[in-house]
Amino acid sequence: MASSAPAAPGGVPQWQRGRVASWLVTVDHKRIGILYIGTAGAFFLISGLLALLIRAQLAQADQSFLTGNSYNEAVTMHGTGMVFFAVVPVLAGLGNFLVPLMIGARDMAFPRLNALSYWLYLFAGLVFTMSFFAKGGAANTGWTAYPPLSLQAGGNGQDLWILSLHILTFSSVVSAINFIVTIQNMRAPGMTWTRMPLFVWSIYVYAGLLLLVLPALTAGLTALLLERQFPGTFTFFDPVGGGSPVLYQHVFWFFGHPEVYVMILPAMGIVSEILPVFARKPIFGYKAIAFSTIAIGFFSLLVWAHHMFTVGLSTPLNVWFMLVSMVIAVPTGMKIFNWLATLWRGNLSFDTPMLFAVAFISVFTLGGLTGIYLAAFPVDWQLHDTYFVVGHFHYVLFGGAVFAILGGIVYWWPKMFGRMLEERVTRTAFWLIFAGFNLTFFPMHLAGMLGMPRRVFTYTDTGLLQTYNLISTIGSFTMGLGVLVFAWAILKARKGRRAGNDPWLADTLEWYTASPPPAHNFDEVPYVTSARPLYDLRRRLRESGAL
Ligand code: CU1
Repeated sequence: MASSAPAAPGGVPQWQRGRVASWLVTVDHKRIGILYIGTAGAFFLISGLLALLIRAQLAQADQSFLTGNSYNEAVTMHGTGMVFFAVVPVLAGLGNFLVPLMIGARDMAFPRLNALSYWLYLFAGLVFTMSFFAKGGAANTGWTAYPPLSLQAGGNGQDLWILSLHILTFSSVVSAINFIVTIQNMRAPGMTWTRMPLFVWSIYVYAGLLLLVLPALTAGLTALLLERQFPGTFTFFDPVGGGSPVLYQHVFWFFGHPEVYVMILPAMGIVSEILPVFARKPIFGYKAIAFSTIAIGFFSLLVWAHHMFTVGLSTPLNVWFMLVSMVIAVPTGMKIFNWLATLWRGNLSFDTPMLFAVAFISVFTLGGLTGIYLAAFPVDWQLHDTYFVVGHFHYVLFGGAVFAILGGIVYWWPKMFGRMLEERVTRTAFWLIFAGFNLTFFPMHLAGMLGMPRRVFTYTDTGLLQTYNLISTIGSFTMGLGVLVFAWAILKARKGRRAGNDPWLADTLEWYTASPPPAHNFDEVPYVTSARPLYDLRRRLRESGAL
């Protein structure tokens, strides 16, 4: 611990000095967190750009802006880039920066492993990006890479895609272990489990889920790679040689469904931090929210085959996966009601983080509701692999995860860099993204109900299909504009207003120290007596007449 980062610049060895070098060799969780967030931001922009290409191709019926194959590459790289290289890593970055500060620790439990997990992630990202330039083109079989298609299609890009996810898995396992050990062992004196910030709870479950399900992904990908490279010698999935493509789907979704909660639980954690601060109230139902995080994590391990209602599972299995999927709505609903109760009669102020948090609740709830529709297998039989599904999961993952992340970045930016983002600019970004988001993804539900299949690069206009698609495309470019405005706010941040330790009058420990925090985080950590240590501190000062 003591050797994790040099305390004084004078004691830093020559090779660690200098602006770039000090970042390359850093083991400081705050810098690693910022590296994660920056890299994930770059992948968010690249993957977003691919989405705009997809929308440009679909703007009109019978269009040939992209060829079928380049469309497939764009879809695959967009989905994989967003899930694996943007959303999950940005959460790892926020977790890295925030968890030690929120629990009053000096750093993560294993600072060097922490650096390793970042550099592995970056390396995986580079291998993934190389897929674009590979012989035979980028990976083109969707983010799920179902065999037998993924055994036949795609050139070297598909193999690089598999390899990059292998490397990324190492990175994630290492970082998950680090989070779990840190949270279990390094909390400030007095910080019992039920005094931990809810974001820390969500990162704890996030890490636990990753640890449980990533091995399944690794196994599936390894089998896929072997069968691609040595067809005939290995037959796991190819039905021609006696393999089972459905086996791959089981393995993939045993990982893939919990992966959704890996993305959404920390987003819920962010929202649970933001709402009480901007409602000037304690969070309603702290224990219920913490418990429901565990419950959602647990149930998410039992529902994977709701992605497979059309492969011909037996009816008892279909019924089981339908019912358990619906059960997840219960702890999710608990969170939503507790958030609403937190807002109820609060002294609300709609700064940008709050706008994103409130938008999260409304939009995520819509995504959750269509999820209940899709969990009913007779409904899924009608809507499977249509744009209804695409609309549904973007409501959950963009309107859910990404909204919360953007809100969290505005909220914690002053802690990271000591400057406020300009409210007027981030607010403009919010409204563009919010409007663009709904314009893009709401009509997809309608297109899906008209029967438009996903992952098909062109369509013929029947009924309102072209209208819906054109609205989606206009919405997506509006969202793109909003993201640019958000980026503009970040570019301008150096000149922003200086933030004090606690610009939002928040209640959790990260706001106790300076902004940005010193290398050692805290000069001293107060004894924690509740889930709102800073509120307690302010109250004590007020009672003693010092404030
Ligand atoms: Cu799922």
